[in-house]
Amino acid sequence: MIEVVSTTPFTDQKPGTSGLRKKVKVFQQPDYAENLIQSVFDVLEGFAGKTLVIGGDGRFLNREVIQIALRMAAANGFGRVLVGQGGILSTPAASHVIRKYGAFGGLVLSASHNPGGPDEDFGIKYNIGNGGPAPEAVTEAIYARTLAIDAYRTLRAPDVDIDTPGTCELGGMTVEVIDPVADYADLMESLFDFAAIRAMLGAGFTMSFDAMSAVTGPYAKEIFEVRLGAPAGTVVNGTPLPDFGHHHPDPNLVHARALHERMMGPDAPDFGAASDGDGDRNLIIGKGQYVTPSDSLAVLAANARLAPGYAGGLAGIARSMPTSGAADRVAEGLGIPLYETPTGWKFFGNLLDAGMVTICGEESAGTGSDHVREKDGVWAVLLWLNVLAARKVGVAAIMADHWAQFGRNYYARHDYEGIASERADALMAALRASLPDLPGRATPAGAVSAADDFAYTDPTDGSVSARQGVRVLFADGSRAVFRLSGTGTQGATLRVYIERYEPAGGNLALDTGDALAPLIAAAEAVAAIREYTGMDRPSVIT
Ligand code: VG1
Ligand code: CO
Repeated sequence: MIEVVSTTPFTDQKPGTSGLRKKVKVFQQPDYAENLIQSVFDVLEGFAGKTLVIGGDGRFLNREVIQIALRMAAANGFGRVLVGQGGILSTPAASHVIRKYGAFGGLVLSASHNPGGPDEDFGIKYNIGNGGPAPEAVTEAIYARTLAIDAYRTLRAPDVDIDTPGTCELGGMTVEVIDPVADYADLMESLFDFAAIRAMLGAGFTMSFDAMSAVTGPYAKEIFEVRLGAPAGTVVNGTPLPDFGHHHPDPNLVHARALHERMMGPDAPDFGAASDGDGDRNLIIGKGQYVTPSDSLAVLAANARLAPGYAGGLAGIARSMPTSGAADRVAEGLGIPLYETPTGWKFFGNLLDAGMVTICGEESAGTGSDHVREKDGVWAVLLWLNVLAARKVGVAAIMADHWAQFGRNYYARHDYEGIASERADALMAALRASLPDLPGRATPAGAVSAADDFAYTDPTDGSVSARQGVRVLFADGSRAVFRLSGTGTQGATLRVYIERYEPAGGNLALDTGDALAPLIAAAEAVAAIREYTGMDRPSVIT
């Protein structure tokens, strides 16, 4: 029986870089999740009788919100819901399921790399029929609706069994509980040379994959250990836990430190990788060789043709603005276009749909291609393995080779976390106000040559996204970029992205910290980070 429940708006349901993320306690307020889900349904048109995909990364509150969403989907007139068994779907797997089954869209329940548990974070994101995150026009309409909502539709019905594969009925809607891994693993097998990777693993190549007790565990076990024959134990932390074992499921050098230490040690396997809470990020470390995500994008683009799924070459490459220009050199070398977009995967969707790009990436450990409309951690690992199997050399040799050919973009991101929002806003406001005076200003890295606030015009539909990050540029192509995070749930995080390009034939083996020291000082000089934040060093460097 359908119930129309009256409600009042919450004023804080503005989606950020990737959906709405809040503390679990916020989501546990009566009507909070309901208001958001109804607002999503209210701005969509024409879904009556159609299919919705629902799945999440298994974090605390996942199962409860799935039951809410199932009842509301039925009461709002969806014809069918595909839900991952146990409520599990990694973000890239959800994207694939939406595409494969021609669904109208999907609800992806995740706060991605943010920690999980009763006192940590939860999130909800809506993906459209192409499998990708809703574009800005849709997320803005959802937000506007949350401010005006006065009722939501639900059912009075018991919970659905989401742990047993099969089909059942809920208020006239069909609920299909699907294997969360099989479709995705099949897709991977269609893109990569599994026989070559299996042969490499059989010939003594060793790897370690840290699933960080997050959603990728079941995918990684099926693909690496079952289908590719890597020994049991290759996947570590392979069981998804509601609180990720108290860890922060962010595959960077801080939170995946154990893997990094192992990879730098004497008994390192040949290849190490990790993924994040919802499976869309990847960390790549070779034996004794860390690969920055920006470099990984460039190397994968340069070598993609070695994988069967990309043997025809790439149409183009896209990267988010703060991502290093390493991929630009590869695009230039391949004679294909390079697009620079704002931060967040939602900006790649139109370019992928239009066939203008094949591979996309972000400095935040996100890489992906036109196989889905999300970034994809396991995909990136498999493409690396395919390249290693084809080239028969190690990660360090591939990097040395790449830099010798294209030059090296020394790169680091400095995050200042937990800043009071007013202070972070004041820093950005002052920086924006200083833009006209910055060109010509002397800094420890030389004179500023140009400075702006990045704005993006989508080449497919002309939509404009302004104020996407302040860029301070230097004559030699070095730069510092400043923006505030749009995924946090507490205070503000300032991200400072620092990059220096060293051409082929130059100093390609510097320590990154040394290479970037003058630029780091220049970033401090132009933005007065210490003064505004009271912090004399970043909380995280990646
Ligand atoms: C961060 C990253 C961005 C990424 C986003 C979602 O956003 O910088 O590149 O797309 O997270 O990734 P922000 O606004 O905090 O800088 V995930 O894996 O958290 O969905
Ligand atoms: Co993620």
